[in-house]
Amino acid sequence: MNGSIPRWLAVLATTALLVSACSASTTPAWTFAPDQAGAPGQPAAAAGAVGAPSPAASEAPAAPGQTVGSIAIEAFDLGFKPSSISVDKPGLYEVRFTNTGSILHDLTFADGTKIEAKGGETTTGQVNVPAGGITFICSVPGHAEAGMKASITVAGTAATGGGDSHSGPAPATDTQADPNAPPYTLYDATAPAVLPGTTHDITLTVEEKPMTVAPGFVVNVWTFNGTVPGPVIRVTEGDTIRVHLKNPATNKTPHSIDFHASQVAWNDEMTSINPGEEKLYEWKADYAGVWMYHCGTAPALHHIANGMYGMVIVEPKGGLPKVDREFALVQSEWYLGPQGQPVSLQKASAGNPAPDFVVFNGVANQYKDNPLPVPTGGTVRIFVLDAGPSIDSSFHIVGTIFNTVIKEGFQLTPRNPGHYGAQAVDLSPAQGAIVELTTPEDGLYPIVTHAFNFVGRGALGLLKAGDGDPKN
Ligand SMILES: [Cu+2]
Repeated sequence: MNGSIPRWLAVLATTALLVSACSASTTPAWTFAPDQAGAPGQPAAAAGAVGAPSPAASEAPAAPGQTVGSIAIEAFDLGFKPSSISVDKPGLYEVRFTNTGSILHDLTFADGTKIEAKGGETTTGQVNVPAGGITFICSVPGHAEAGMKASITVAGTAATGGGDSHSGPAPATDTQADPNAPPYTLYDATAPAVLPGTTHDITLTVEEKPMTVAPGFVVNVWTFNGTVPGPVIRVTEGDTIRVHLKNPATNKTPHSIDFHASQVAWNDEMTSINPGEEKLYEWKADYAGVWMYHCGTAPALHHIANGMYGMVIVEPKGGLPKVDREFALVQSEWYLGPQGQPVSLQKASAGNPAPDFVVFNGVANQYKDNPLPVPTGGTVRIFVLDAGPSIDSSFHIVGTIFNTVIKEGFQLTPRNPGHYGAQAVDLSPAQGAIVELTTPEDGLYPIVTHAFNFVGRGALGLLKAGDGDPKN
């Protein structure tokens, strides 16, 4: 047997959860059916086996009854550690399952094998790992969708089947996760230092290239200098910025750039250039703030949705007060087209847009997987921009209060007469803000948009204060 999860089932389950009126769903349980190759469209025939309490029902023909190794898996609320496991060879494995969470979790493998543990318990069982690897979830309703999905791969092969624990819920899309997609590249959220001097020559080269925007999902993005978002440009009020925009001949599309921090004629600096051309866009930073830049070539919606945006920080003369950590976070949406293609303009154009992913700095959940370290009790400044193209942000960091908000020219400062604070900053597309906060104790502080339907679609990160553990 192979461990492949029928993709139709994973997609169907997700779709049915997200769209409760989905009439196509005849599947009785949101767990992976035992593998039955070529059986899409049938209800999970052996659903009873999926729910069977027996922990060790392996039928491995290669090595009946004899284990070839052991695997340790930890469940917490709500995820698995590690989220991907590699073993040297296929065969029957002893599984030691530790639940360090507070509620019941299980390991439900794609072949129906199920191992349960209550909160704080450790149990054992066995699972047959086929040559193609095997995926598993927690079958407690809602847990897989919350991130309790993972896989065991056999060295030298890719995991089969739907997604992993990094991506949260699979997108409500007809685009399916590609198990062979390359891993994403972490975008450094550290805000860069202000550029020295008063005149800055900056080259922005448009690169059209594939990018993994969430585990298993590749978009042929259009970028400034190869990243989504493009580079953060940080200058001081009064500086002159000379941007040399280059569109290499190897590209297929005209592009342009529009700096919201500039005051220039649209039909002068912002005109499009063809592949093989370049132009100079010179502007002066007249006003301080957090500003958007983006490609404005028609249809601008497509060029922004496909990755052509970035942040400009203009500091006031004299600079900002020193803080312990500074980050730059750009919220944006992905509307997936077919794998490896540019995003779907049709989906992005919908009057009531439903993005597949909403992300910080281009990649779904990347700072959930790689928390941003901050010193406990220290001061943290975040430059935040909503690049859209179409969805608002209600930027919030769980467990903190913003004592400073500078949003679109309006300021809340720590010494205001009423001692007011802020819990969330509302940013429409193309709006930016500076927020400041402190993390009072060691622990994790989730970064979200408080439009919570999008948190499960990738708009989730973590600040990690100290060692991240409030108990020691
Ligand atoms: Cu463009």
